[in-house]
Order: sequence, then C-alpha cells, then structure tokens
Amino acid sequence: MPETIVKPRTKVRPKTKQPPLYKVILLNDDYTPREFVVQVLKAVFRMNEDQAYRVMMTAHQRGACVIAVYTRDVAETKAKEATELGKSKGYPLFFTTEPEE
Ligand code: TYC
Repeated sequence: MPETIVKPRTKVRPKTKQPPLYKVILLNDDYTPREFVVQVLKAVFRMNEDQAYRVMMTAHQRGACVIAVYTRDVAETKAKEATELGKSKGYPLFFTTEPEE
C-alpha cells in the first residue's frame, strides 16, 4: 500500500472582523444656547468652530444630526460625557447612540 501523503494547510484565513460601529446623534432642544452646543462639540468631538457650528445648526433645523461614528464603547462614552456637560449647566442637551446599519 502506498503511503498517504498529507499536505499541510498553508493558507490561513484571517479572522479579522471589523467591530460594529455606532453613530453618535445630537438631538435638538429649545433651551440649550447655540454657543454652548458648539463648545461641547468642539471639546468632546474635536471639531473646529466651522464643523461644530454646521452640526449644531443641522440639529437645530432638522431635530437631530449624526455627529460621528465610533466603536460602541467610544460612542457611548462620548455621548454620555457630552450630555453630562450640558446637565452640569442645567441644560437638557442630549446625545444618543445607535448602531450603524
Ligand atoms: N435649539 C437651541 C436654541 O435655539 C439650540 C440647539 C441646537 C440646541 C442644537 C440643541 O442639538 C441642539 N437655543
């Protein structure tokens, strides 16, 4: 009987799945001053004045605006941090997260 030759597997499939991403969404309200919203966007989401102003105005006019997309942990931490900044000044400013489709 001839020997069976077993060929070792040489191709390895990489198991590098991308982590699911989450959107951070800014919600409009009637009380938080525009300038304060801009300040929070700059501080927490590292936007410049121009970007922050546009995002604030989009939320102001449409009710909500997607700010950025991060991994779940980062998205939730930033949303909480930004919401807390508003709360500390007595504003109802609110940031939420949602999985990206
Ligand atoms: N609507 C607020 C005002 O007129 C400003 C504002 C904008 C608040 C965007 C929240 O996400 C927001 N003072």
